Amino acid sequence: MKLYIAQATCSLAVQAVFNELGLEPELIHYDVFGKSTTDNGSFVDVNELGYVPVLVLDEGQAGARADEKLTETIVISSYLADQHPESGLIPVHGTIERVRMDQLLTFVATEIAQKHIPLMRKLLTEEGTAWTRAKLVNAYARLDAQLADGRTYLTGERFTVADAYVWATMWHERSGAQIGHLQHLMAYIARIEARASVKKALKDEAELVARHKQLLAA
Ligand SMILES: N[C@@H](CCC(=O)N[C@@H](CS)C(=O)NCC(=O)O)C(=O)O
Repeated sequence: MKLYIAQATCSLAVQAVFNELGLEPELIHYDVFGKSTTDNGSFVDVNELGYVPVLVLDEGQAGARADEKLTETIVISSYLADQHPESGLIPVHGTIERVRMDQLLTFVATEIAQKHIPLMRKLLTEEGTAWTRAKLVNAYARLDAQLADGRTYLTGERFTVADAYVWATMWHERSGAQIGHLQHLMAYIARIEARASVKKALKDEAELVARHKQLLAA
């Protein structure tokens, strides 16, 4: 499998999930601003919508067509975790635990990840900035409240795809959302950062970004 990633983005969630599973996809870095990739390809041909993560499946994998690509952080992470139910990274389909997990993943995608982006890119009016930051603070406060009973991860004692996604989209410093007072959330993020899968995701990403810079300079 090939995984297209970009620096400090939601693709880190998918990298962490791969690492939790002990799987090593070929990583390709996409420079979101310069538009180049480490494989010298045209990223628009990979995803015409121009965003990561994109997972290129192996032919025949889960019945995939040749060169079949998956997009959407939730879909890719859930697909990988579903292939390995023994990992405990996601509850099985058809259970209330899975419905809650899908609810949580959708919440992270829509109320957190996508709320950060226009703030980080400074695309909003003053009023829009204040409104969106307040939405983010509320969303994070809800996660903080969920963690207040002392649980290790968002849904209990097991690390899941939702934890990987929340960690990968902790962009509050770049978007100016003031959430430092949410102590349960901050302690939880520190627990996630201590995981080997997460450390490896950051290391692999940093190495690939450095290689990309070298390629561009050559
Ligand atoms: N709907 C997609 C959105 C992914 C997304 O927003 N990707 C960002 C990084 S987190 C990106 O690649 N942005 C580049 C761009 O839009 O130019 C998902 O949930 O995975």
